[in-house]
Amino acid sequence: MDLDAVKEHSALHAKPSGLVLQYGTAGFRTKAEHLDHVMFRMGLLAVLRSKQTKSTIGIMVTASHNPEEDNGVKLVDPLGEMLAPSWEEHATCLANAEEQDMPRVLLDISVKAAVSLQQDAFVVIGRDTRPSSEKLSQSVIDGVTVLKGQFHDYGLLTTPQLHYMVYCRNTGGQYGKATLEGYYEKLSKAFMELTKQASCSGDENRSLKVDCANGIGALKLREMEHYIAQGLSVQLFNDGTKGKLNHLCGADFVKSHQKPPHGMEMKSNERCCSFDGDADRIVYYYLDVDGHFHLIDGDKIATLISSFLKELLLEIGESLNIGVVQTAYANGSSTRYLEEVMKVPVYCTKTGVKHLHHKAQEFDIGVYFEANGHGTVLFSKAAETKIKQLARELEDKKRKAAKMLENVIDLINQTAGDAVSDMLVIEAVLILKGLTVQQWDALYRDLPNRQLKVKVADRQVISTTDAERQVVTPPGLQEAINDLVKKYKLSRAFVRPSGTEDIVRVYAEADSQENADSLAHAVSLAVFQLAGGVGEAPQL
Ligand code: G16
Repeated sequence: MDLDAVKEHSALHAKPSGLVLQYGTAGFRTKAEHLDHVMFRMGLLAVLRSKQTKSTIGIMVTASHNPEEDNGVKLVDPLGEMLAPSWEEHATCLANAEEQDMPRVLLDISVKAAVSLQQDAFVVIGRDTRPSSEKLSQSVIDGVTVLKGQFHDYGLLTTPQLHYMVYCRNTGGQYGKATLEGYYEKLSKAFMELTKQASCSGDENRSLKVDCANGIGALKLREMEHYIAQGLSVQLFNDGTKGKLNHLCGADFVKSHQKPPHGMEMKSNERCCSFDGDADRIVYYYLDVDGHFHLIDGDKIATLISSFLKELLLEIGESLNIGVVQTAYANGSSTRYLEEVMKVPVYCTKTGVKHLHHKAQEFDIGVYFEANGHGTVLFSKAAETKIKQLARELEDKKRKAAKMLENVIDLINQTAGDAVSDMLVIEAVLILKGLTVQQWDALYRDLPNRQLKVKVADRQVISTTDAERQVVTPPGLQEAINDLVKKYKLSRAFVRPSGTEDIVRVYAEADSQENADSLAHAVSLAVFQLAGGVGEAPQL
């Protein structure tokens, strides 16, 4: 490792002294102007990780749902999954090392992680459409090249597309071709095969309105449009031609404000959906005939998909085990429905798809979705092999069910939550089950809920346990939440520091919207008072 070259190039990407950042829920995220050194250093780290795993590693430059001024970076591990936790620690150490210490820290990591420095390294890079992303991805490339890593810059990609590319490359093309065309062909072929199985073709001109959050999803869906045109016509809104990224639109806006995005023309009973800024999340919604807005979030997506998979398994007579993984944000009604009506085991993990993904790997078929619409389905290798074998051996209806499962395996992006792939799975399931968006929505009724943000001086003063459902510090906060929750029926509330924004998140649900709002507000005030709130106290 040429540490002199590292030192020399690092000076061109100097770290602002005193700046401390952490590899959070989805990598590093902050204002774009503070990230140049982090990008360079993540380029270095990706080379080490690639040498250590003898595999291609991915780097995505994006801040996903955050405002346009922010940016971020995350590393993608060999199987297309999130970076291993021990390497998150290395990433944090490297990003925070003061300029003069950085080469030593880099060397320490390579010793600690037993990196064989002679090994070749290959890194693939993708970026979203933020104005800052192109320059920042150039800094990543500087980091990779100074350590003599090879790289391929895919340029503009959705985050899940980059995860897909990494996995394809590391499986020698078995998972698919590591090109955009390969991705579009794989998904569209599975979608068309799957929907061909519908007993009645249903709505000939099936169409869907998609709010693309003024982000990369619009570009990529446009590229894909003609591959799926025979099965689905998509009408794009907030396609980036005028509005600002994630501003008053996108999945995060729709989910947290529980209202339609700006810039979308909705007629009653039309199926609509929103992607987030890097197209790894999706939520659905519609207006009823009285003009009321109905949100169909990640919990209902998980319910729809898992019930479909369960029915297919029943049809083929296989007892593969299905588990659903959620977080504390999952609506209480969804958990109850899954456990009590569908009889599917449900597990709760900390926020962050990396945690859900990990848990979902324990099942033959693991369905995981965060309420915010971030999720996917994982099939174990054994389950995949079994399903493929049954699709060849079984006959008639059973064979058809096994074939459909096989198509779902190809249609779902198993490396990460993927708005495009999830959208196609959902559309296919609706067609195959002959369900309207209203019927899907009516599976169960969400408990009224509210999410708020509180600004505090240092959000790390809040620590939690029990999959973030209980506060440990600061003292007195959990007791205050318990006392408030007791005042409302069917209520629940929790708080946790965000891992992507400099705020504390508050969640509350109760028997009525008024009560959920009032409880969320009261809990926000408790956070403000006991955890060092800054600025104006939260208003109702
Ligand atoms: C990221 C993570 C999600 C997480 C979300 C919010 O989403 O990938 O798993 O739910 O941040 O996290 P937090 O509450 O810690 O800020 P995205 O879509 O921004 O990548």
